[in-house]
Amino acid sequence: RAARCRTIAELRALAKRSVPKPIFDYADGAAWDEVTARRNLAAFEDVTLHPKALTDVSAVDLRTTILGGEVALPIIAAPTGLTGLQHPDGEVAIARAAHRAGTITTVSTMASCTLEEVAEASAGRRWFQLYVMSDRGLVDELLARATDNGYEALVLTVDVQVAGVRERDVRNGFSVPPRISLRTLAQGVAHPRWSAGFVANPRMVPANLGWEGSASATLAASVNKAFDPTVTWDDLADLRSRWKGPVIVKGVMRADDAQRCVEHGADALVVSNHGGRQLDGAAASIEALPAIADAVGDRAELYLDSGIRRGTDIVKALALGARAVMIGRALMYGIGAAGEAGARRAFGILDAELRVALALAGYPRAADLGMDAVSVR
Ligand code: HOC
Repeated sequence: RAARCRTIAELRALAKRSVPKPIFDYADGAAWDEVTARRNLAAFEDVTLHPKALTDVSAVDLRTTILGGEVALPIIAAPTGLTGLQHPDGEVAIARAAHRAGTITTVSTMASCTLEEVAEASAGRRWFQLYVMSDRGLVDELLARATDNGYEALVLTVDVQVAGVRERDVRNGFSVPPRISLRTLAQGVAHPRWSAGFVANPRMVPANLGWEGSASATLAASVNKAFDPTVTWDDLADLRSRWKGPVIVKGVMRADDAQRCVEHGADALVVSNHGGRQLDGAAASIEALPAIADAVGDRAELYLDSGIRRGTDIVKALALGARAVMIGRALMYGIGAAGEAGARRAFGILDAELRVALALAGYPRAADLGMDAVSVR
């Protein structure tokens, strides 16, 4: 079924039909009025391309290097929480699809699969995304497990100081572990394929945090209980000194913060507003990128997430200074639509669109894109 989807929008539509509404809404939804989520998409329309004429584009090359290692395309799987609710293979399926596409996967602190399961299932490059918990013993344990299981980089997310208010989740009574009610049972009956997967392998809670057996609560309440809202630059300095591999800070939206991250030894930054899922009203990530690229120069690699739905979005992000993009929702839609096959389809769609977009833009090598390729309205 996923093979018939020609665009990420079609994968989204298939996911919407395939999984219960609260599960789809968790992935698709965003904070408050979802203004920033919409802006993440719309702002790409304000970046226009200036195609270069009379260039040989017979061989398009998507390869680039990320933190010193080559990837086949400038797309990285973003960390996504509770992915196993969309499909029980969750992060394992995303890791396999990313490896097959020739790129890196990022496993979230809130992942449905354990760090060990993902490492066993895929030999591809993998990063570990950390939320700093009040229980620092748990943080130490997660870091040790990530190191032991070959996670090469630490991605510290800094935009979930407290839980964003996602009103679709509130209205749907979305909770962790899911509360079984007449309404959810009816949703299950209406989605028999999803239900069969869920019954066979119920991925009810984040798998790495010891939440099994805990009482059902809203995701926001659980996050506000577990995450540490006192995290500051001192914590970044501390993590930098303790993590031996590269450190990536995710959720940077300001040039001054970007500079400070570099001064604290960050190797890379993800320009991100968490897909509009945290502070509604925040600028679009693509709007924040140029000033950050200007401030950071070549002192750190930049990646961008939030709003990537088309190959042309990737061209624009690379031209404005990103070395690669991260995709979250595109993969969640793929997983919801068809598990690993859907995640592969998401990579396949963006790979194919990116090749055509680069050829038409007159840049056969993705890594050659620069500011001259675009203007920002
Ligand atoms: C409500 C806060 O990244 C997501 C994940 C998990 C983050 C914490 C949820 O849902 O955006």
